[in-house]
Amino acid sequence: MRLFFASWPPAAAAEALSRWAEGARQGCGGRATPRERIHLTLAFLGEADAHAAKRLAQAIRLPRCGFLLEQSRYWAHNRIVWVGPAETPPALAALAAALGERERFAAHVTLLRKARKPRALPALPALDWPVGEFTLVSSVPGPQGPTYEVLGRYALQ
Ligand code: 2AM
Repeated sequence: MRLFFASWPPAAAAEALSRWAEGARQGCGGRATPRERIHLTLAFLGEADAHAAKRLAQAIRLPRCGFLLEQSRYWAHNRIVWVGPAETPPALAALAAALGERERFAAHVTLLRKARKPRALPALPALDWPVGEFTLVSSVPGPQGPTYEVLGRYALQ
């Protein structure tokens, strides 16, 4: 199973980000992440055992954290537009590391895929993204993009 650990935004932030992505799309095309699929990946496990991932998640004892959406960027190498904090807060990086993220963790929320390089991106709404819990998610590829199934929810302290 293709698994990852993620944080979902508050509904109002997801709504605001979805509107922002529609605005950005006017300038650079691409496919916007549907509102209900907007998330921050904390650790990408790939093909992994769900039982082992659940055990790992249950053992986590880390404090609640969060971040501010402070920048929007375009990554040419994978043609995505993303938003995220100016710098990954250490508590968020610690959570990602505890959840098994092996790459250097750079908190980013993908909002457009297959986009062209934008001349400019719209101003970001000032948004706070609290991380009071995290989820274990299974991603199943499909013709309309992946379907995400939440396999577990885990509270931070
Ligand atoms: P992305 O949004 O930046 O593409 C489910 O696919 C989630 O896992 C997405 O958030 C995706 O990030 C991330 N993901 C997919 N493949 C990945 C990989 N090889 N390494 C890290 N993250 C990956």
